[in-house]
Amino acid sequence: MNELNRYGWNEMLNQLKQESIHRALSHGRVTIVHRTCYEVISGDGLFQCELTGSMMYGKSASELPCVGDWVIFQSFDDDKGIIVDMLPRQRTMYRKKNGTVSDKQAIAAYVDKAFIVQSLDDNFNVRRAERFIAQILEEDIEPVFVLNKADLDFNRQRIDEAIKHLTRQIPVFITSIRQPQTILRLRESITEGETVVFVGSSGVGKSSLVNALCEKPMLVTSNISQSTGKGRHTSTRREMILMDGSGVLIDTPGVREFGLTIDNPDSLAEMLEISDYAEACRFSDCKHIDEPGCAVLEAVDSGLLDHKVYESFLKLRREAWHFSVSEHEKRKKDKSFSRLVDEMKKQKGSF
Ligand SMILES: Nc1nc2c(ncn2[C@@H]2O[C@H](COP(=O)(O)OP(=O)(O)OP(=O)(O)O)[C@@H](O)[C@H]2O)c(=O)[nH]1
Ligand SMILES: [Mg+2]
Ligand SMILES: [Zn+2]
Repeated sequence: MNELNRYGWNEMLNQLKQESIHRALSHGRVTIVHRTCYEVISGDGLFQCELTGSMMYGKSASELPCVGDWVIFQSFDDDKGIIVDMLPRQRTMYRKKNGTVSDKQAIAAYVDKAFIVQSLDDNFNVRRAERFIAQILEEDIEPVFVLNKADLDFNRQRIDEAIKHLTRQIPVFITSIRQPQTILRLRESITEGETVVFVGSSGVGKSSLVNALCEKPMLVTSNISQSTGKGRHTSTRREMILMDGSGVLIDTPGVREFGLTIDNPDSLAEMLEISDYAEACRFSDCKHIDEPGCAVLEAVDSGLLDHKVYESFLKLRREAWHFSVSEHEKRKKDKSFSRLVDEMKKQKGSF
């Protein structure tokens, strides 16, 4: 098999490349992004690339290539290149930048599955998992919940109870890097050419899992075995690794906060099983807050729907709406600004 196919290159991507005016040049996939340097794996090996000026200034920060993106580049000196174009993004994982209202950051592109990793200690938090899932579903990426450090003492019954609504919707794996059969099961869930991104708090064992899946130390891991989510972050960059035999793994640094950048909470309602009940609401545009004949509220009252899951839904939906309004306003502002620039250019021209 061609090396690049193992990284996910396929006929569909080749078709997309043919639409670029730069289709005669080389293509490859971004494996690591340094400040201004992009490591790109291609059929001819690894290239250290930079962006052309028009790529750099013609795009907003979240549109610049990120790990996983497929790019077209002009090579020189055997292992250097200039990125001149990128294929249209698909299945990209975004997050809202810390402290901003609507600025988003691209974490990884062309992702098939996202492993949401938590450890079976204080880090375990099903509400946080739902937040990740909401974001991931919106991008057509398949969410997978990985509960790591199963060798630690934990209350299996309490965990099963807390995640039972998720278990019905998405795959859940209980793993430990000290229990090889759990790693084997996780590996079997990844198929050739598939791209998996690992997300979750610092210290939960994302890099350790990548190493265990590859059966060799590819990434640096912490030597403190507790996941505090507060301490020093061990991984400092997003990095793509080819797993022997199959699969492309993208490790990411731990994130404490994961702001939503979605504007449509429909898939969230489905995942949290709200939509199952909503079908029976009296009003088709029911918001399930205080409307008469709301079947969702009835399900909460009767205990059919866990009130914590319902509250989590309301909270995430509010956040999604908030993001969508801010995005809309930002776009409006950007538009009126570019109109102003156009006006000024015209006026200048008339002098
Ligand atoms: N007991 C136990 N410890 C584990 C397991 N997996 C990872 N660890 C330990 O947890 C600590 C943190 O692991 P890392 O892999 O560095 O965590 P990370 O999620 O990559 O953290 P950041 O890079 O900071 O985001 C290390 O000391 C690992 O040895 C596990 O299954 N069981
Ligand atoms: Mg790490
Ligand atoms: Zn309702």
